[in-house]
Amino acid sequence: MMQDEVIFTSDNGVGVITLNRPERLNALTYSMVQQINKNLNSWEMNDSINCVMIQGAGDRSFCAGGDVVKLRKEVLADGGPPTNLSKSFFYDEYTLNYKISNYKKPFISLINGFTMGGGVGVSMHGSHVVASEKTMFAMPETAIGLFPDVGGGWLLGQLDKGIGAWLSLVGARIKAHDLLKLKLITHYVSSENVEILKNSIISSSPNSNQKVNNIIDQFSSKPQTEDSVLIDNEELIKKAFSYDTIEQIFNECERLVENEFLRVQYEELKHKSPTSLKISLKQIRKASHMSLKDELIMEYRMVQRCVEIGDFFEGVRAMLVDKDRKPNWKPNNIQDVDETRVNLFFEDLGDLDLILKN
Ligand code: QUE
Repeated sequence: MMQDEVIFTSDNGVGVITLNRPERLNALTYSMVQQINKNLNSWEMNDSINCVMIQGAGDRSFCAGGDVVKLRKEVLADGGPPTNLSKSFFYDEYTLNYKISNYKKPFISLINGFTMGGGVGVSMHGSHVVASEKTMFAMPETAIGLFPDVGGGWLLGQLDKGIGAWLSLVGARIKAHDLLKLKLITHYVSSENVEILKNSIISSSPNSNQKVNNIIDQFSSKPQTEDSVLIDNEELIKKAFSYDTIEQIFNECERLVENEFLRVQYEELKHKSPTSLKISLKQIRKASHMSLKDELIMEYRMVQRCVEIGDFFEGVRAMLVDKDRKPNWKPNNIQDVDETRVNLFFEDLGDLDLILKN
């Protein structure tokens, strides 16, 4: 008997979601997205549920993202792209991200491990986001021909322009100290205290954000500064990444290339999908003055184009399936990604647009 990919329990009025594919770093399948949507809807209407918690099984990962390997395999097997699955996977995933952001009860995310891509979308829109020293955050999608989706583009669009572009384009990994500084998390609790925090939430069954804060505050501490990237490099990142075009960012990285940190960032950028770099920068600049709802509708337009005319499946093939790490990006350099091509990713889909209620 196959184990459940996601486990739902309710204990003393606390609904608990456990992402349960530890051997796949708890990557999200379409079935998991559907089940989480269904349970969140029913818990929201159920008066005996006071709050919801989400966690990952195992001690390494909260959630590494969407299971894009499985998605690609199934879409290709079905003669796509596109297919019903390539349309509905992202439709339902972004609907879930939005549901979490305006959930009517406290939504507590325990991101004690890798929290990347799709994992960001099922956690960081919640009312309480608790990280530990094991938390590793990234939006690495430009490496696989995508862009920071799941409302992550909206989160990064609200940050300082330079920091937001750096995280979106490089897919840089940051830890708790920097996440707290950027207000991407609400609390830091060391991993040795996460289990008693969970028990404490379940025994008190808080029904308001303030009550949840009072509990988490009892176990919170200051994150370690050792693995901060921002303490040493924040000004440099802002200098190189605050521009509104990829060409300007590349030029500035080249100009400052004697700096070791920037040299490494620039090397990373040169491996990303050129199309992804350009659409991601346009996305997060637009996102800075959009609502999350409108940004998710924009993301859905973008992701459908990435599947049909972008580098998404080729990126997944090269980085995660064949692992040759030699994607054949089309086009293969930033000069050949013109404004006309970029604009295609932002065109509406007519009847196929994402519709989000309230
Ligand atoms: C960029 C990404 C993802 C990635 C690697 C990237 C991503 C994702 C995974 C992933 C990790 C472990 C798994 C799995 C998928 O890797 O979104 O199935 O077991 O989910 O460079 O965006």
